[in-house]
Amino acid sequence: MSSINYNDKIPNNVNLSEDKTLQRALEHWQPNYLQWWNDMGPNGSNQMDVYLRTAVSTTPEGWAHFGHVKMPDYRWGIFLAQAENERKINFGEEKGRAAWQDVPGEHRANLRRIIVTQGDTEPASVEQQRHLGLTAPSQYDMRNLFQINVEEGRHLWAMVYLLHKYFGRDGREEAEALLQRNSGDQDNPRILEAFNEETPDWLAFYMFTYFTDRDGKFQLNALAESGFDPLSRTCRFMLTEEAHHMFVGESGVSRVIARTVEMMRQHGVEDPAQVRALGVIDLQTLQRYLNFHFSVTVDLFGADQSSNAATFYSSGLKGRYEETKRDDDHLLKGQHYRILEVADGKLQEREVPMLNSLNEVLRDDFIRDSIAGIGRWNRVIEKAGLSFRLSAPNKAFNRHIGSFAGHRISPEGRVLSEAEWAANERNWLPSEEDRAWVASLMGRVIEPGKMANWIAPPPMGINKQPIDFEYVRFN
Ligand code: BYC
Repeated sequence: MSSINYNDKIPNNVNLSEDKTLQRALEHWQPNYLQWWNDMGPNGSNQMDVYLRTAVSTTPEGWAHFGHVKMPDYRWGIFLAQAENERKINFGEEKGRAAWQDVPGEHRANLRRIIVTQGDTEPASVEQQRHLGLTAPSQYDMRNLFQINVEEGRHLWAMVYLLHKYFGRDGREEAEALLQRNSGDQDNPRILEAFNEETPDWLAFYMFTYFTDRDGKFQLNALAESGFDPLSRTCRFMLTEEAHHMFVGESGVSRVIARTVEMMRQHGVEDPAQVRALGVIDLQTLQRYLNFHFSVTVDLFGADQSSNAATFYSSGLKGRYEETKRDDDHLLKGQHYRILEVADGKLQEREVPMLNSLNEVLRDDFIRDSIAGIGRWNRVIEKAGLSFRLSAPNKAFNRHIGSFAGHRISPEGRVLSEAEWAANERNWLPSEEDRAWVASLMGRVIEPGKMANWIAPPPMGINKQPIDFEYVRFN
């Protein structure tokens, strides 16, 4: 099962040729997908040869092949991680039973909803990023953007495979709808809010891939625990690809910081206006972008109290992050969790039933992981001898989903009046002027090895290639 057959029209390791009906259905969807890629994928990129990795195996050793390809010719395929022998359902009411190889009738609607929600984010992110190739700060970065885009496209294939194979006509209709909703579309938007926001510039792109792709990591890990084995195996392989996306975000922000502090030291300036005059992004603007992307992503985990989350867990559909490594009964009945809420005009903790709080549990795991990377960014600033530090805002800050929606909370976690919020919003979130400033720095740099002025070079290239390798041939 581990090797991938590239002779098929749709590369796969699921023996697609043995299921003619499914194969035909997917081959029917394929041209619609390619049309979507053409219409909504990376702008003006169809003629470029891009140094991309393509999955050739699903075992950890040497799973990918690197080579120059035109993106419309990329071999998007269907790859599941190796089956685990006699895998069991590891949590919820059916804990201990054999994992499902088919969809249990009673869980059909919920599973479909989870798969559609996951699937919807993948093409959404490609749509959000489609114009960024036009302003890439280097060939290296342009290649990384396109790598992420083709893999998000493959993740859409992963969910569409599940819909077609296990959900019959409903699944096929959902697969069509995944190509019809569009990020930011007034009439037919993407499902989750963060995927209707714009990713207007490269700082936003790095923040998105750091924070929002990390939501992907946590959600996919939770789904990799699913009792529905095909979903688990699909998500396990998607996670192999996801790691690079978060790397692009973390190292991208880190390189922006490195260039800024280098210029600050060289010129002995700290005032944001003076820093901007050097053509680099001031740390205060970085903090505001961080606040925005952190808060929008934190919303993606859903409401803090959710009966859906409890149902997904109890019925074995969606586990916790690292469910099987946790040392408890994996049923969670009668257990409690401390959530944060606004009471008596301030943020206070309250103990609530754990099962209804599983969105919050996953959100808190995500926050811990996010903060660790912010610490690594701060070390770059610290090494330059500067006292400024980046920080994650309070999780109640700028929320639109859950119990904090409708409250105004400062990044430090103080409950504010509308007037206090209005007076400070531009210190906390990117203003129009911040965005215009960052946009003014964006301009495509295409000479191999050259970087835009506002970003430091990466420490090393992709797949052991030098930094000045020709990652993109423009033809
Ligand atoms: N925006 O009971 P609740 C990735 C809705 S990222 C808009 O809390 P639930 C990637 C909700 O639908 C990972 N609406 O909901 C990253 C519900 O609506 P209804 C994506 C929202 O179901 C970068 C209502 O509010 N994967 O892979 O417990 C690039 C009540 O909410 C939002 C997944 O998310 C929102 N943010 O939790 C590419 C995994 N949040 O039914 C890719 C699958 C909630 O009342 N999804 N609502 O009309 C899920 O597990 C769940 O759907 C959620 C929501 C955790 C998202």
